[in-house]
Amino acid sequence: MIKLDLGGAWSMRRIGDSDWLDAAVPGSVYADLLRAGRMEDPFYRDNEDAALALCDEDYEYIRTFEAEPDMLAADRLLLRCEGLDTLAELYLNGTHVASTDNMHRTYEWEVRHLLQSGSNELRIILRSPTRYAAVKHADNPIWGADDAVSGFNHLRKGHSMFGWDWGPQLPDLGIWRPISLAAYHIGRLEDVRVRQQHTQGTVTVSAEVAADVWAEPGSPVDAALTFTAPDGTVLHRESRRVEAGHRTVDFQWVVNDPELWWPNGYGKQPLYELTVRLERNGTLLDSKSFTIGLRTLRVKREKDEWGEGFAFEINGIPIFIQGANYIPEDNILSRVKPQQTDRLLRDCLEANFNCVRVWGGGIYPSDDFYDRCDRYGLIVWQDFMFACAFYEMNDAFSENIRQEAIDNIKRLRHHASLALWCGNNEMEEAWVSWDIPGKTPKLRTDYLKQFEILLADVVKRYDPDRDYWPSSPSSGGSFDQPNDENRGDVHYWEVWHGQKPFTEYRKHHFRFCSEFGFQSFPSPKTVRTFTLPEDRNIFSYVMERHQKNKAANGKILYYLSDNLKYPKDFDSLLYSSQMLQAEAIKYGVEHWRRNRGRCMGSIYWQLNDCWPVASWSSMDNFGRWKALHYFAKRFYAPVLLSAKDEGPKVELHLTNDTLSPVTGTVSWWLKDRSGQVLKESSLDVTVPALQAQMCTGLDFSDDLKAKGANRRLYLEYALDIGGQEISRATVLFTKPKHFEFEDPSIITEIAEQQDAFAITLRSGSFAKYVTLELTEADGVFSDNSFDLSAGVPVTVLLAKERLSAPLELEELRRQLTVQSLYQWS
Ligand code: BMA
Repeated sequence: MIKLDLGGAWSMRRIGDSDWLDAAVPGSVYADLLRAGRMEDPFYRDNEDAALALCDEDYEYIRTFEAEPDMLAADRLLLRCEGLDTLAELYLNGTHVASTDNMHRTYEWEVRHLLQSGSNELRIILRSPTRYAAVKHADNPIWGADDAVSGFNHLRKGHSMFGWDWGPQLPDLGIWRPISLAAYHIGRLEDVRVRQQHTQGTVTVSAEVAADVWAEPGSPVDAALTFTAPDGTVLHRESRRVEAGHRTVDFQWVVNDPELWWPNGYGKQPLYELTVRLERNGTLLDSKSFTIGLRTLRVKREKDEWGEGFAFEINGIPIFIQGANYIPEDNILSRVKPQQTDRLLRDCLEANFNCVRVWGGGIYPSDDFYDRCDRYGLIVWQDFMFACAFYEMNDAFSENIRQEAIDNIKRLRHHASLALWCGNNEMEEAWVSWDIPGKTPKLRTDYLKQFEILLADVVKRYDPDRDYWPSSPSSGGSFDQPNDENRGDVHYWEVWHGQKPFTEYRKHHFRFCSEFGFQSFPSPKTVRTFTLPEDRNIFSYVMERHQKNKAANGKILYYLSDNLKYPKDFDSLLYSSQMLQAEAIKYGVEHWRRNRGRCMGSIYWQLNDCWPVASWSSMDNFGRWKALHYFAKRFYAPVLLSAKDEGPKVELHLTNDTLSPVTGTVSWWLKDRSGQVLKESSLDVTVPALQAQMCTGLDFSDDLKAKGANRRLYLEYALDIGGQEISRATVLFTKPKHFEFEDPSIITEIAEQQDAFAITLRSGSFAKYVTLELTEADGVFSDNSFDLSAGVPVTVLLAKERLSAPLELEELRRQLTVQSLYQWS
């Protein structure tokens, strides 16, 4: 196979304009217009409006390329488009090749007859997605999420590109993924399906190789397979004849003493390599390679005393899933570079995630995303790209989404990290309990056809070893109480959307919570990137343009009034919102982890942002960690000591999500603000592998009797394993707003080490949410937004490689700020 990459320099223009602009492919209209200085930054202030208007236009992309003689001599020549966003018309040398309407598909067309020697011209017209949506919507106004441009659900384009309750309405268009010409002689590998069967001590691996051979008789073609161990040793090599025609050749071999693939926290991620070469007389015709992780991974659903469990079982071991929901990383999709995604996924690892859910309102990520998840041990819950909308199942739509599912299943099914295909986001729940217009019997039947028949069948046929789950949340389908707390997965939004207090989480024992969340503002540094000084008030026009959930600012202020003092200024309000968010999610997660076994998963909403905005994310669009991400690092720690408090009564629990028993010392101190210890104790505890257990129950009723004592005393608790402090945290006996904090006068000392700066903090009085920040550079600290007791110094590391730019010690001193709750009011 000879491949000609057609990416690179193209020209583009708005249809109707006379001048051509330089374009980059893969890319997009916004990316090209920005580079040419023809549009303003769409994320700045309210530039979104002008940028949205640009999507009402049609655009044209053009490039020429030389056809080399070996291309012209090929028997088959395919134009391969891995992502056309979305309404594209393709012309090669003036002849119409095809028109497309699905950005999620990979298209291939035979163009041998259109190629000419010498110069060739490829022209792609991209039609306006917003005009299309408007026309379709006027004709057939089926319901879709209110924050998006109406009619978005008529088009197979990432829904949230049209706006969401955290996303701008910027439905950019473009040739967003690679485009190439592939020339074949004699034959072609069409597909390879790898399966694995595990028994004690061995894995039987099979590969079903589909090839198309159009060779003349007498020219034998072989499929040659090589399977290599993680250390590079060849474990299996086999060659088999492929007869002419569309053929499937089956290979099967046994791997003894397999090195199993594990999610983060449970073991290593060894990856085997499989290569299939299609050859004739030793000459390579085509090849495909895959990295394979050997593991079993299923969702175990068994009836039990509470209902029906929902637990991911890997290599026979049920694990507690911990992670967050992933949304597209930028509204201008092609701007996202592999390094950015890598950073994001490594930030997940650093916060002790073992899972990400790819939410159904965005896009199917690139191969690179899953390669990294394989390497890092991040299990992927994969939604099909349908969310919060009705879809009408006519023949064309059914065929379109069937092909979309097949394309993506074939592309991704070999990944060890891929755990589950899920039909959609929240549509079963919407049918059962949302008050939305236009619920007709026809659309209800269409829902079942789409998600419980069509997509279920495609998964069964193309990826039979992987689970299919009809919707998130669901109890298994058929509109049977999809959000049932005792079966399947749950989206729980009573805290936040329902404005219930954080304590409400503890009333529920979900089997698996795949969405729950709480909003916050991004950091002041991020807000400054899209505002002018006069915008810096959360109710200003510009700030409200960067808050897409209409009721959210009110909610943040409501929870603020319940928990914290009124902030003294704008920046303090931003920080305070992040502490509320972090505290809320911690409340839920620690409760579910204390109930490990009954509950087996926590995937909070949401991991990341696609532009600078107030949202539920734990990292903003610059990758800056909000307090929640630091909290996640602590509440997702493999061994967690957590407190269940109720007034003066506190239980301490240890959750052990490792594969070995844990023995440690749990200590606690009842302290006053100045650090004086009124009471203390410690106990040795052993918790078996994969279990949670209560260590001790404490009652401080007598100690808190004196008037105001609950506003001055607090409990500190810590876990020590093998002489090393694993965690330290506090419980207040009143809301933080009523605690009588004193000026902590934190003293900071910085020592430079070879690879890091060690920042030691000492407080004169109990300080809550101690937050380190750099004024200009960005940095990720080993810990942040934690509580600091008087007389208990804490050393935080700032690894040099986690700095956005190298800093000298003196410069770091100048840029480092240390604040806490006391300073924010
Ligand atoms: C869930 C998600 C998203 C939404 C989020 C916050 O419903 O599935 O659709 O952005 O809540 O409201």
